Amino acid sequence: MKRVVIIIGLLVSGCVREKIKEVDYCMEHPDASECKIPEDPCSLYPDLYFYCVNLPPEEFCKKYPELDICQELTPEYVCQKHPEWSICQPLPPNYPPVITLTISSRCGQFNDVITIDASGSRDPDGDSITFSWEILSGSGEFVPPLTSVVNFRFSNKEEDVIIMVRANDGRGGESEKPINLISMGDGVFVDTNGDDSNSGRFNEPVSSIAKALDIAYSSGITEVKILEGTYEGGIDIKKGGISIKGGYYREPDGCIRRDFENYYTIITSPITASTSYVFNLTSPVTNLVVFDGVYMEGVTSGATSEVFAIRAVGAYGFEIRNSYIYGGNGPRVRAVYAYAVTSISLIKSRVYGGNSSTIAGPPNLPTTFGRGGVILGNIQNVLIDSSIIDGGKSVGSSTTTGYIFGLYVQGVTNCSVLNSSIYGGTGYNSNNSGAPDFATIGFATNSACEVYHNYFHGGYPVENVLNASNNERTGISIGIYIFFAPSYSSSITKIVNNIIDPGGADVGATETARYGVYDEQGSARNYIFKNNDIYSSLPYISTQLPILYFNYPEGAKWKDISEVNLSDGDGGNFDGNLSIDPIFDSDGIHLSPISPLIDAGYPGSITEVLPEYDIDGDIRPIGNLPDIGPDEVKK
Ligand SMILES: [Ca+2]
Ligand SMILES: [Ca+2]
Ligand SMILES: [Ca+2]
Ligand SMILES: [Ca+2]
Repeated sequence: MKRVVIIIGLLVSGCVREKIKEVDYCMEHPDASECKIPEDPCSLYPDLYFYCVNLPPEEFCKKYPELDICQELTPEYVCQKHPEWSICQPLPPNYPPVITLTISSRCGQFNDVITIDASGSRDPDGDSITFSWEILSGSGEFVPPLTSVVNFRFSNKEEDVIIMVRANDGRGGESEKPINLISMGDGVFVDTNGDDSNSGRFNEPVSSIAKALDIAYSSGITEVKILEGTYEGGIDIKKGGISIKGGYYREPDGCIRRDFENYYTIITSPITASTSYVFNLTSPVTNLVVFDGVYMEGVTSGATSEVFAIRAVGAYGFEIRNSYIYGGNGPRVRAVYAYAVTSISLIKSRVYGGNSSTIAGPPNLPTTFGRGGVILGNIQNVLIDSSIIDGGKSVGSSTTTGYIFGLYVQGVTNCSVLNSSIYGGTGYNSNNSGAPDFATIGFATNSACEVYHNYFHGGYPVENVLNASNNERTGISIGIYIFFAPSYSSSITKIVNNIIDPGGADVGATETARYGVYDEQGSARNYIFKNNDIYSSLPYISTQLPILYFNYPEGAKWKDISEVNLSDGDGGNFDGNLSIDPIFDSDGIHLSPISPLIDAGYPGSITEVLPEYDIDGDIRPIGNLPDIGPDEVKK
């Protein structure tokens, strides 16, 4: 019996082959002396494990898997012991292909085709390579076939494009390489060193905006793209549906990119004896015209008539975004002016009204109204959003009261003024003998507007101004001036979450009047007036500084903010208003982290839908409630 166990053990353990022979012999000659079982076989054959530990082989190896005899059949063990065997030799290494690219151009405009050539790629092992191509981001299309060389056609979008090429050697070796391209979109390009006999393609730009527009009109191209530099305006726009975009620059390899925050396209109006403007839109413009990322500057001298940076009369309208508009210096300056048009938008832009050398009459005179930043009359839709407007300076001399406005709207059907900082400008009497009253007004309106999250400042009406007896300064400043209240039956003016500074000067003059809100006609019931902060850092003059002035009823002339809130009882349309120092940051627009206006706003409702972003594009509200004013403070 023991012998049988030994035999089984010897058969399993290939390492004791010699002993198997011996046992075979003993099976034949069991009586031979050398075949006698020793008293203790384990002392003679200590590696006869199965016998000596008295376990069947399977059980034994479960228990002692680390022992040589149990490992002998695994490839790792075999190769450790027999590295010279061919089966144990390592496979020769396979290296992935190495991609080499040649690109005919890393940029293109609409319909341009470039060639990307990967045929110079090699596999270190000499394997043959197959290529695959993918547009990882951006638009455009490959022009088949897609082999080691591919043609790519640019779309009409202005964007970065990333293409990925992958090379596969069919043996598991693969490499990939991204290719960054610039899609310059559709457009007629304008460069200061271009030539008006050129095509207007990006590598053949024209030199004048007027020529670029002519090419666009005749070819159906909808964008004019202007590189940094200074260009001549005085341009009559002849068609709508066009975007005029600035802030482009050329890189050393000739490709054109855009960064309107660091590269300026300046367009000036020419010196002319007649009406001067940078751009003029009239009735042939039946679709929207967009100005994006440009600096418009009205004429600085020479004009003897009216001066505008941009003017639209009887046209469909325009949208200005990411732009700076300076009205110029002239007899009657309005930076942005529109009358009898369908749609006007001013978004993320700055406007300075310029310096008017004559003063203007009272506001409700459509053909001559107003000096200042943005002057709009008889318009279907107006949107002012996330912009900074300063009415500029009036430097005339007259005995007539002169009006300067940051923003003036009259006869507007749909009107939104959001997230903006609007300053009434400065009154300045150039000869100081006629003693005019200047009225500087942040926002003047006769229209039912949604006025949410702005900062209105009444301006500074009294620079270099004396009164009739040449002994004291004079003037009126108003944050919001409502010169005809919206009618009871139609829409409601909603003034919510604004900071309103009456403006004015600390001159102690009895003739100086400052108003947060002044309603010429007086109809307090037509307003929703909530959570505004009406505050002046100037001393309170008891006889001259109503917070709100409604001409009718007499009782609606409130000097104290609690009177405003209680005028219609607890709750109601007049509620939550404050009079407290906003504590601005150093830029005078953003709130400091300790401002009491943080989370002090009205949350809005179904009928008062507040903008869900602030002047910086931050989401609103941050925290429990909106902050009052244009800025929502990041926590
Ligand atoms: Ca290979
Ligand atoms: Ca109330
Ligand atoms: Ca907040
Ligand atoms: Ca903010």
